[in-house]
Amino acid sequence: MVFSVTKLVIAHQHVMAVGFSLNLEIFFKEYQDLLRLFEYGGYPPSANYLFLGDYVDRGKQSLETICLLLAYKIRYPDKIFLLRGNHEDAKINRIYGFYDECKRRFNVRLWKIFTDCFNCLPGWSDSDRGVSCVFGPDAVSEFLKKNDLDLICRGHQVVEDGYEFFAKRRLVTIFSAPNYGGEFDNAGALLSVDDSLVCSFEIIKPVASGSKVPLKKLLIDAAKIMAVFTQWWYTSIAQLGDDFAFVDDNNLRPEV
Ligand SMILES: [Mn+2]
Repeated sequence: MVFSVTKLVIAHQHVMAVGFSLNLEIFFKEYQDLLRLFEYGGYPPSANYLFLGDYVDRGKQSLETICLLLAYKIRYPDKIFLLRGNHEDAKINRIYGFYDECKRRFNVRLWKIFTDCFNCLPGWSDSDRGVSCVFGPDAVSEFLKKNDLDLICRGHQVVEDGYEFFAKRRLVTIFSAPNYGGEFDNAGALLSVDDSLVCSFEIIKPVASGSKVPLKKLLIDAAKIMAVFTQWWYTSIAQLGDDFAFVDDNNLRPEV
C-alpha cells in the first residue's frame, strides 16, 4: 500500500493545483480524531480533502491514521491530497513516536518503507536559514501578491479555536486536533471551501478528558481497513508498471 501511494503521489503531483472543496490540517492525538473529522466533513469520496501534513507521531495509533489516509489516497486519488508535514520526516518521527510505534507493533523495516513514501510527498524543502523563521503581515502580503493568491492556509501550530486569522485575514492557521496532546483545551477546526471559493469553518469542540466520543462509523480496526482495500492495492500495483518493487510480505509481519 505504501509503495502504491508513493507512485500515485508522484504521478498526481500536477493535480495539486486543481480546485478542491474541503481543506483541513490534522495532528491527531488519537486515531479517533481523524474519524471525528470524517464524521463532520463526510467520508471520502463524499467530499474532497486536502490534508496539510503531520499524520504521525505523538498519537498511539499513527499507523492506523496514516494507513487509512493512504488507503483513501489509493482508492480515491483525485479526491484526497496529502501534503507533507514536518513530522513526515525521518529525522523528526524517529524521535517523536512513529519509529517506536513501527518497531513495537511491526518492525523497523516498515518505518523505513514509510520514510521512502514520505520523501515523495509534496511539501517543503530544507531551509538554509535553520529550523524555522518568523514572518510578519508584510511577508504575507508580498507572497500573496507575487503568487496571485487570496489566502494562505497553513497548519503546524495549536490555536485555541481551531482556526486563527493573521495579517487582516489574509492568512489562516487551521489546527484540527482538539485537546491537542491531552495538554491543551483547544478546539479543532475544518476549513470548508465551496465551489464559489466561499470559506467557512466547522469547529470540533474539545471534550472532557476521559470521555468517549460516539462515532457512527467505527473504522478503528486497521486490519479491517487493510482487508477492504487489499484487492484495490493489488489491482493498483499491477497498473503501476515495471519499476515497481514489491516488498516481501514476511518482512512486514509483527515481530514477537
Ligand atoms: Mn507540523
